[in-house]
Amino acid sequence: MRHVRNVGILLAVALIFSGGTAFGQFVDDTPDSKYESAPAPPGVEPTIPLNRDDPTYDLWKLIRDDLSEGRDPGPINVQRFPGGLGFMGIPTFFKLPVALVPEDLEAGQVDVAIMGAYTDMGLGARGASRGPSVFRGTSEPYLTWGAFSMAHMHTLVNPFEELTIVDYGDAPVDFLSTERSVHEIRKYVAEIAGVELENGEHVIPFIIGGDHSLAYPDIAGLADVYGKGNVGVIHFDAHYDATQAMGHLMSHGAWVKRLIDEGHVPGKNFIQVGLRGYYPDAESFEWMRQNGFRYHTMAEIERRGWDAVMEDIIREAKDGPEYLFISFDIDVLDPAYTPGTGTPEPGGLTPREAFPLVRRLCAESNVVGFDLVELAPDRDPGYITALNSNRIVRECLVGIAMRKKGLTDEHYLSPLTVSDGAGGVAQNRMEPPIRAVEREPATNQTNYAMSFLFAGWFLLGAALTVSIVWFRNTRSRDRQAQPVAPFAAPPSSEPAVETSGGQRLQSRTLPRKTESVEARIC
Ligand SMILES: [Mn+2]
Repeated sequence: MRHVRNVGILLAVALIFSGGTAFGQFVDDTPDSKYESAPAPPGVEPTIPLNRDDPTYDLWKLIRDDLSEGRDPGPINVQRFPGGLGFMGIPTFFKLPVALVPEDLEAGQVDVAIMGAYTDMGLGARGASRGPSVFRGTSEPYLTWGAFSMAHMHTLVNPFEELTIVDYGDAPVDFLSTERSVHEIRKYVAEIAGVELENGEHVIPFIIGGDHSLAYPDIAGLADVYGKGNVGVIHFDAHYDATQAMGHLMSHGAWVKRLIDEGHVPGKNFIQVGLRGYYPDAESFEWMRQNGFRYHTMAEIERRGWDAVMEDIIREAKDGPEYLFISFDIDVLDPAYTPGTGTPEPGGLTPREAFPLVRRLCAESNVVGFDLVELAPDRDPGYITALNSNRIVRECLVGIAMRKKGLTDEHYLSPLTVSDGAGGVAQNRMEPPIRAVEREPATNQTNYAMSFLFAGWFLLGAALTVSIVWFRNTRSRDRQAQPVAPFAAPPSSEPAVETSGGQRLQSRTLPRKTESVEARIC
C-alpha cells in the first residue's frame, strides 16, 4: 500500500516535471540565471517557478512509511485515562482514538473519520489554518470525552457511543500554495471515503478547515468515490463562492465555480443557505439561475421565516442524488456568534437556527461528508467562534448517529426532552400540537398513581390547615391570660457587632458570652 503510494507520488512528480518542460514557462531554462523569470515575454504568465531540484520540494507531503509497523490495524486510543475535562489529555478531535491508514478504518469499522486540513492561502485574511488545532487543543473547554461523554439533550443520542469515530490526522498541505495542496487533500478525502464497511456503507470524512478552498478537494474527492454528479451539496455561507477574482481558478471564493465547471456537481444539486451582504451581485445571481442553483438568502429567510425555509431546504436535500455533502462556512452565522472568521458579514443565522437544520440534514438525508471551514480562532480570543463551530460539528455527528439508530422521523426530538408546553409532569395528557413527536402511551398504572398522589396532597393540606387554626386559637387564649408589662423594651433595636472577618451581625443573634465583647467595643 505504502509502496504503491510512493510510486504514485514519484509518477505524479515526473508527469508535472515533463509537462512543465513541455510548456517551457514553468521551468527556468535561462542558462545564466537559474531563477530569473521576469520580465516575462509577451504571452507568458509572469509566474515565479518552483525549484524542483530542491530536496525539500515534496517535504510537505512526505508520509512516514512505518505507520502500521509493529501493531495490528485498528484505531489507537492514545488517552491514558477513560475521561476528563476538555483541556486535559492528549489533543485529538474530541479526544478520540487515532487512525493513521485506511486499514485502521476498516479494522475498526469506523463510521466517521475526522481530519484536519489547514489551508490558509485562499483568502486575503489569514488565520483559518488554526481551525484544526483549536478543535483538538488542550485549551478546548467544551464538554468532555470518554467515560463522561453525554447524550445530546434534544435527542438523547450520544454520537460518541452510537458511532465509531476517529481522528484521522491532517491532510498534507503546502502552506505556501493552495494550488499544490488541493490535489493532495482530494486524494486524502477519497482515501477515507473509499473504505467500505461490512454494512455496505462507506466511512464518512469530516474535514475541519482551513479556508473554504477545501470544499473543492472535499467534494471532488467524494465524487471520485461515488461518481461525478452523484453527490449533492448543501452550502452554508454568507457568500456564494463562485467568483474567480483576479483570474485565480482556486481560492476560498472560487471553489463552487470550479466544481460546476469540472462537472463534479450539477448546479441543480447545489443548495446555498444564508447568502447576504454584497456578494453575489446581479450578474452572479443570473449565473446561479442559469445553472439551476437553489438558494435561500437571508432576505428570503427574513420574509418567510426560518421554519418555512428550513422545511424547503430539507425537502430540496432529498430531491437530488443519493448522497449529500454539507459544506459549512462558519461565517453563515452572524458575526455576533462568529467574530473569529476571515470575511464576517452581519445579519446572519443564529446558532438556534443552524443547529436543528444541520442535525436534521444529517439525520434525515444520506450525508457522506461534511466540512467546517473558515474558523480563524486567533481573531476571537473570546472562544465564541470555536465553541459554535464545535457544536455545529457535534450536531451533524448526532444526526448521523440518529440515522444509524433509525431515528429519521422529521424533526425527531426525544419525548423526554420536549413536552410541547405541557410541562414535564403533564406531558402524557397532551397531544403533540405541531409536529409528530414520539410519546410513551399513558398507561392505567400511571393514571392510578397520579390519582393517589393528588389525593395524598389534598389530605395533607387539609390536615395542615386544621393544625394551624387550632394552634393559633390556643396561642391567642394564652396571650389573653398573661398580664401586660407596664415598661416593655422596644423590640430588636440592639447595636450591631463587627466581627474579625468584617461581617456585621446583630448582637441578639450571638450567644450570651458576646455581651462582654460588646461592652469592650463600646
Ligand atoms: Mn464565506
